[in-house]
Amino acid sequence: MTPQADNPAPLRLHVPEPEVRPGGTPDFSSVKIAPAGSVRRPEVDANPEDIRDLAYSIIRVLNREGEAVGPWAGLLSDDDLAEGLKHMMTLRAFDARMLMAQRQGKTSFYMQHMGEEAVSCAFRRALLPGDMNFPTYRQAGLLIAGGYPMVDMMNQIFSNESDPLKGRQLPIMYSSKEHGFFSISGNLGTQFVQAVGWAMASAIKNDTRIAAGWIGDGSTAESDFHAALAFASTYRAPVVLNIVNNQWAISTFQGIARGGSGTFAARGLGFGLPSLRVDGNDYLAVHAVASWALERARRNLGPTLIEYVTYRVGAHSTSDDPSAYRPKTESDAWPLGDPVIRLKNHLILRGRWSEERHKQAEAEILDTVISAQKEAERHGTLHAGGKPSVRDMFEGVYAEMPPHLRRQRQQAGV
Ligand SMILES: Cc1ncc(C[n+]2csc(CCOP(=O)(O)OP(=O)(O)O)c2C)c(N)n1
Ligand SMILES: [Mg+2]
Repeated sequence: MTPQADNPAPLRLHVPEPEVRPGGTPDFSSVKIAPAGSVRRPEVDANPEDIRDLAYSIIRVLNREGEAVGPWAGLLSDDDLAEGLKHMMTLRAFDARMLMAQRQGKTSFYMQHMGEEAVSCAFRRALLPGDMNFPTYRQAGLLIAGGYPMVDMMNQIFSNESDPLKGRQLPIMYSSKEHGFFSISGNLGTQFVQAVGWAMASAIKNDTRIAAGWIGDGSTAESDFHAALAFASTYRAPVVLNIVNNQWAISTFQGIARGGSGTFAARGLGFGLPSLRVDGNDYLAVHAVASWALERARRNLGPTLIEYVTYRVGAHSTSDDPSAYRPKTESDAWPLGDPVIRLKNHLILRGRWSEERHKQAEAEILDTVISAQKEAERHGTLHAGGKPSVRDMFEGVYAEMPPHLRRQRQQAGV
């Protein structure tokens, strides 16, 4: 006989909901933010068991007054920081121009970084030549801060005759081995398994180069995320695993993918990984935590999981309209501020920058972006000018072209 309660309760699921929807008043009071400078900086060879608390706090350097405080401060010179500020401003100007170009029909699609500029720009500063990133579509700062030519990025965005990838990728899915930027895969989550595999191969070859994997908050729900952590943890692969928690995965809020784990960083604890949470809008904090994790990987101390707490100010992509699912003023209420303004204020406080210098830099940067755009447009845009040749489609994929592709190329007459 099957045992049965007299009044069985109907089963139900818990479906997390964001605190506020369109029309409501944005409320981030539930986001717990540690004061700048208050989180300790453990030794790089710390035992992961002893630093589990770092997965639940937020490492911050810049305080509300614009001062750099606490044990994670002091790694970068004022000149380094001024350069970092220019990288973030360049990424922002690049985004604004490319967004406009999409509206003008010069490209089919664009994805911007507004609010998240510090994450990829500051991380790039901590890498060494030869290290390899496995990025998503929201880390173009790795290229901008690494000196990759903007005109090459634009040629790809415009799908023109000088597109370095010859029309074989989506507009913003860049690839540059020389710049440590692995071809972006549209299949989310793959970056984590690939980064761990690449890092393991580097160690197997007794190489010294390390890998960095990138994933968004929403994509951590993919199986690949967990498989990557298992391999990284078991073999102590020389890899830094980055989760960019920008609060949204298109229209799905971060609470869905995070589930009951409290924070995304806490996911790493079950795998025995050192797991750090950092203010993603604080250039200094991002750079300091990235340097800590990269040193750990380089010294064969194993992988680190980092959660960058940030906010996606813009739409997910040019195909998205966030007003359908979140209050329009939500980004203004984001308690960690704007990464560009925060670094600008810090440099002003240190006497290395000023409002006038900032305006001047903005104008210079815009000029540089516009002249790169003019140059790219000379090679064509989506519906005008030169295109990659059809023949290119068949090349650069196989060392030896399989017979069926050779036949197709003959049929196409190229
Ligand atoms: C495996 C897979 N599933 C779904 C998609 C469709 N998709 C593209 S972007 C996106 C949201 C990702 O959000 P998140 O990981 O938080 O990154 P963000 O866009 O916020 O940077 C989804 C679901 C995809 N590209 N790949
Ligand atoms: Mg996201």
